[in-house]
Amino acid sequence: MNETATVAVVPGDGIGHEVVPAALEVLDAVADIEYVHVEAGDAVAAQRGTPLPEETLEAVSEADATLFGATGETSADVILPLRDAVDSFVNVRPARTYPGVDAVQPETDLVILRENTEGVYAGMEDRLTEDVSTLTRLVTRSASRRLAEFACDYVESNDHDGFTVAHKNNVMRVTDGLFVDTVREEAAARGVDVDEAYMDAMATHLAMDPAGYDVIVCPNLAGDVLSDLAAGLVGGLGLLPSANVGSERGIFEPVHGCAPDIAGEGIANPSATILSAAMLLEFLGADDAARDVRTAVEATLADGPRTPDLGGTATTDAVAAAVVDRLPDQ
Ligand code: GGG
Repeated sequence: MNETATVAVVPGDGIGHEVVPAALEVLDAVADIEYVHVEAGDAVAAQRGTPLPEETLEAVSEADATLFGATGETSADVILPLRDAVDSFVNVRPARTYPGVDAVQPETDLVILRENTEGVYAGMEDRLTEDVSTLTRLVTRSASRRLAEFACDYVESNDHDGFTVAHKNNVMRVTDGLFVDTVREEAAARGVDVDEAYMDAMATHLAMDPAGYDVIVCPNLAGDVLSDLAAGLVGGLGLLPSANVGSERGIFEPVHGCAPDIAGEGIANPSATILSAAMLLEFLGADDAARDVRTAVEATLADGPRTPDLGGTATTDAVAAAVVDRLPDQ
């Protein structure tokens, strides 16, 4: 990070207002960043009649990167346009276990590369009559190829053997047919090994033997669902970060939602958002700072304090402070 980066900060709703400030404390300790604080989500929709005010869209479109919390009922009106605004074609969702954290499947260490612009999340829904509603599933060769190119770059630069593409082309013959054919073609052109799995069968195999997977490439909805499943294997949604990557900008957000059931209690696990901030640092080229943050989060997960979702009694702020304490002196 050569010059001061500009980062838009969008806490969103619910626990977004707790985990994002926690992650900012950590970022402040390791990097010189200029922040633009803006609003989005259910609460702002109630106040201002829109969940995504113009200044928020503008700030995210112009910032080098965005730290995003979570939104609730208005998610489709907020995160989908924001992803479009930064041309984010892939959502990177790593899921791994941590020493000291109970996990259903301790061998889990994988990353999901989720198509981020189309599929059934393209927003093409209609209510035709009282009885009938429809949804158009958009799949393009160009978006599938862009995802596959990213996946090939990712496995090459991170020393993975190849990737597994999840799909359902025996049922969605045309759309997932195009998706898988394009991914296969790109991988073949690049000399990258590809396995294939039907996404429903993959869900079973993931639950029973996650060590069988390393890098998973999948359509939009499948990526959303499979990453929540992976979170369940490693100890919960409080642990999964994500990066919405575009060609020049990115939006970094925990995989979890706004958790209205615990919002306001100050007990949300900030780890997923702090780890998302580490991905943001890496995206901005601050690799050493990103590594220091990850190491400090790992030590805090191992030795505590921990929030109630991980069996502890600590507050969000106490966990963030413990992470900051474990950072090397700057
Ligand atoms: N930080 C994650 C979040 O806000 N999740 C709400 C949600 O449903 N997002 C949909 C998506 O990730 O596509």
